[in-house]
Amino acid sequence: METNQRNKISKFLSLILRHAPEKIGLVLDENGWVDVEELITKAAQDKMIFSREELEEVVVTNDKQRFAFNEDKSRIRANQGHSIDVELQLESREPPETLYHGTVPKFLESIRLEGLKKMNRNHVHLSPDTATAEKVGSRRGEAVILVVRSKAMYNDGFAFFVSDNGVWLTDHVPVKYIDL
Ligand code: HQG
Repeated sequence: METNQRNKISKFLSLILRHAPEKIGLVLDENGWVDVEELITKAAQDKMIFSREELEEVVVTNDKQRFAFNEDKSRIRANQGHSIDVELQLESREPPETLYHGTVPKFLESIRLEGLKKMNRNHVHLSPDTATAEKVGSRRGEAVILVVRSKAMYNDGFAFFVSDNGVWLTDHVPVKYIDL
């Protein structure tokens, strides 16, 4: 499959599996999973045509490993990034000393007042390294990288989770843990 086509399917899957399954008449279960056959059928009705093999190719080659199959590959879900309410059943984990958040200058004033908020998603997303945070911030303009003192937060009782694709997730980062 060509890269273009893969990206098109990946974008489509992000929309359907994270934000708007109802757009093609799908319902995610409480943990975010959908039946693969049903996804393929309903996507095709929406003129997004791909085979099971092509879907597997998109999942395997995806640059950020955004999607995962269950064990017998009968179901698929997004690993993180949802705006709809799903319970990913991630285990709480002890974070490293620091994690990073890539953002843009126009949000800094508000972040200084409110800390990092999850906005439309279910968690605040943090990166394990500055290169990744730089990429995340660059989606919106000139990236600014914030350093989050995650171990201190954890020691103060805040819970952290890691998605299956290595994104650190938490509920809210109060200003006092951010090096601005
Ligand atoms: C900002 C992509 C004002 C925050 C990426 C961010 C990531 C505030 C934006 C993943 C704020 C939310 C998530 C506050 C946070 N006031 N602005 N108090 N607190 N913000 O897209 O972290 O390619 O929901 O800095 O690579 O940018 O989709 O979060 O700029 O991993 O797989 O509000 O999405 O992954 O934006 O990105 P987002 P994010 P995918």
